[in-house]
Amino acid sequence: MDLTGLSSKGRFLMVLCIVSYLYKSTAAEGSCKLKAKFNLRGYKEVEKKTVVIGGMFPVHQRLTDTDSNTTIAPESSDCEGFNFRTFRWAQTMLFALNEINSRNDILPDTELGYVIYDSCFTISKAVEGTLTFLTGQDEAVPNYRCGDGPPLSALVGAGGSDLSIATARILGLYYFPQMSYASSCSVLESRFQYPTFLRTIPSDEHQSVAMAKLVLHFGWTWVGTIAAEDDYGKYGIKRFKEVVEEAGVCISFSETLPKIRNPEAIERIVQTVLDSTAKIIVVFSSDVDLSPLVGELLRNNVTNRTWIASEAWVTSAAISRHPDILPVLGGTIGFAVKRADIPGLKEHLLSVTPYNDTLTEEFWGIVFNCTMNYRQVLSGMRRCTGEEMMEKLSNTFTDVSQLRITYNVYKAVYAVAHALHNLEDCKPHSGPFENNTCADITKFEPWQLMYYLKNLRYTVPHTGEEIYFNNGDVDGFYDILNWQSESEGGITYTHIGYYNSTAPPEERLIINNGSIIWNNDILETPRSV
Ligand code: TCR
Repeated sequence: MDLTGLSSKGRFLMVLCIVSYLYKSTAAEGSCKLKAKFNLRGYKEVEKKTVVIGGMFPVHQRLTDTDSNTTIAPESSDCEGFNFRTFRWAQTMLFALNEINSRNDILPDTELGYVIYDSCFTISKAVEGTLTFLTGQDEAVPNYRCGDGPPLSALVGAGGSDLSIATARILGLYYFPQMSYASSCSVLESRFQYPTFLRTIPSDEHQSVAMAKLVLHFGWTWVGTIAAEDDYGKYGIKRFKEVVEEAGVCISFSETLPKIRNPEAIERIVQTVLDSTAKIIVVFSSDVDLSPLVGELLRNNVTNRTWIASEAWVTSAAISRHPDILPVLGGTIGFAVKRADIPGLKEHLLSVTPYNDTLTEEFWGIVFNCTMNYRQVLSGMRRCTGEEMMEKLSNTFTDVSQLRITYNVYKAVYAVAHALHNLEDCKPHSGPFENNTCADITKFEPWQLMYYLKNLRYTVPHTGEEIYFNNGDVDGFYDILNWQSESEGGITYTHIGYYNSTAPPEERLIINNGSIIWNNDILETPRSV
């Protein structure tokens, strides 16, 4: 199957399948049944059962502007703004699947396939991808799923909470499981609204409370807030405010970061920050939405503030690797989800080639400043040789020092695989379903897999972390990081404490005050006004 030849419509609505990735063959022959002709355990030509896992990642940052012209038939929009961090997440799903497929102890007789969609940080794309996934009606994968194709298991995704809220509504209708790695919004806790939603990231209920406790811990009484204009920002900051206001803290300003480019709004926010006497500013936003504000803060040289970061930007290279960031954001304190080292991931990331699929092709063009597209070569762009040196690269994609959401992706894929394993491993006549029956891995129903996900308990490889879902959610655990200066003028994320939602109330927030370096390299705790 030639993924590089997709129409522009199918291009970003990326559909990949592991069968083409690992065994570039059968789908192109036009047969409905997917047969794995090769397996990583070395038994060649052994036919295996295949189960497909869906993935959704916000690899591009936005839709390309299209004119709202109604004289021609509308087309699904293209996306732009390739994001190296989220592309690493997508590659981590492939890495985890390869790892699982090569193991003999998880799903020994079943091969995991995949379809991955780019949600482009946009609700419409996420919904479009979900419908394509469920119906299999994508022109980009002809003959892939014809009625009796391999069963679909779960969707790993979709990225931000606003996207997952939309996809979870659709999937919930069919009782189809969704395993999210980044959607932390507290509204997704509701099993009444989102019956089949589970996640490997803690609910922001914990983070908002933890942030509030942090403010109280330092005795601050006056804070400003800035939130992204999405469910993540709005609900995160709302809960934070409730808790601090209850304790008598005053909110000196509350600003909202625009979702679409709006330089005037950004300038107004900077003015508010400058005019306010509040020196502590809490920001609940993703790095993508926060970036324009950071640019403007740098331009205005806004120093002497202490910024409190939510998980989505605390270890973002897009923000912390800005040149001259230190005077403005040095001293930032924020919350981060668990970090892990994933052996082999770096090698996997370095092994991508421009020939894998359209996303790796685009990635290659961006990092090596070349193109694989014949037409662009004719118009003067440098042609990629495919021999460019990946090993020499050091960028956000290959940086494995802060695997946090990446680790959540890894855990999410393993969760689905373990649930499938348990489903397959069911002993006849002692199954959990009616009359003690089992589900059949070759044609199970989504609700049957849901049963196994709900009751899952598994240990993550390499880290030994034990995972189970409590009504779809995991415990609230965060590292607390402080942005300190590094010798070369950059930023290091220094670990200064943690928050553990399962500890007794007075032991939940642990901070080592002495290890903090505040804005301007000051050692004593700043006052809030
Ligand atoms: N929850 C956010 C999205 C998000 C994110 C990130 C996006 C989180 N962490 C890191 C980009 C990078 C946490 C949400 O919308 O729920």
